[in-house]
Amino acid sequence: MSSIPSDLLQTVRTASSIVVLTGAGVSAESGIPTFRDAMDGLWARFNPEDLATPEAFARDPQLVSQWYDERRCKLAMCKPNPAHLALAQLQRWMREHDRSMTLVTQNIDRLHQEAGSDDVIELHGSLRVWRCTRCEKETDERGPAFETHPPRCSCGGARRPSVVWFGEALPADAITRAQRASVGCRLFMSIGTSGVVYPAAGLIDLARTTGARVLEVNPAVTTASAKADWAIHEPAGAFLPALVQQLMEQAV
Ligand code: BV8
Ligand code: ZN
Repeated sequence: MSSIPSDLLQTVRTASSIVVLTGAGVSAESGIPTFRDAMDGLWARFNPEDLATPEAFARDPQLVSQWYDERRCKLAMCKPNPAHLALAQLQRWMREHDRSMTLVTQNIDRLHQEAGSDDVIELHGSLRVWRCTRCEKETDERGPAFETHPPRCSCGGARRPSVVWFGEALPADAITRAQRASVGCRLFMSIGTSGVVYPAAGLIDLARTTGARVLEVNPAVTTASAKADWAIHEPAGAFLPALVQQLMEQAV
């Protein structure tokens, strides 16, 4: 069982507002390869950042559509892990104590929502939603692998995953809400992210420069580690449940 620093526990117990930013690491224990580990088998010869671009889709829509559809189908067999469940429990606890917790994710797997978190800010979209490149119609895709790549819309347009590719703007409302919540929050938690992708990676600086204390949970050392008041190098699925359990035990 992870040991929780007492001053961290006290900060979580008293913070009026908490912002949590998650990355692919929070879903690693659900069996989803992290973004930068995602390339195995057929995809081992590709760099994910080269495939996750509008240029790659324009150049080879079949290849990019296959990569995303394969990830979508693998996702269908994955479930939330204890890290997701702990964050959903923390969100409920904060709400019960009239405090705000904003959950911001870079992930496109919707496992936070499946774990019971709500009002999740999805900075990079969702792998399950596909959008027509001609009429913009969006559909939630939970079925088996598409038969054709890219799948076609009834209007004849090619459909793409409704995710944010490199070089594409994030949904304005999502990044604005995340930035507003980060300014002035009392505690910023960076969970399972390498902190290399902007503008998501800039949220920690927004929080710190306006007085937040910072918790990082990541087995690896990242750019956030030096910015953290508590840099916990453990898996999120171990540390977060322990933190929430001790919070509940000590709750007044
Ligand atoms: C933008 C969706 C401007 C797709 C993703 C040149 C041109 C244009 C832009 C740029 C440019 N140069 C730089 C930029 C900015 C660029 C950027 O930041 N590039 C980086 C690489 C330098 N950003 C953008 O392009 C963004 N858009 O700037 O637009 C603009 C404005 C107006 C108008 C037009 C344009 C868009 C960025 C979004 C890209 N899309 N995903 C897909 O998923 O296929 S980002 C991608 O990286 C993933 O979504 C992922 O979420 C994200 C961040 O990665 P992480 O989540 O951190 O995952 P990673 O694998 O890196 O790390 C996992 C971590 O978990 C590790 O540290 C590991 O140790 C840890 N871990 C492992 N196990 C565990 C664990 N932690 C805890 N517990 C465990 N058990
Ligand atoms: Zn269409």
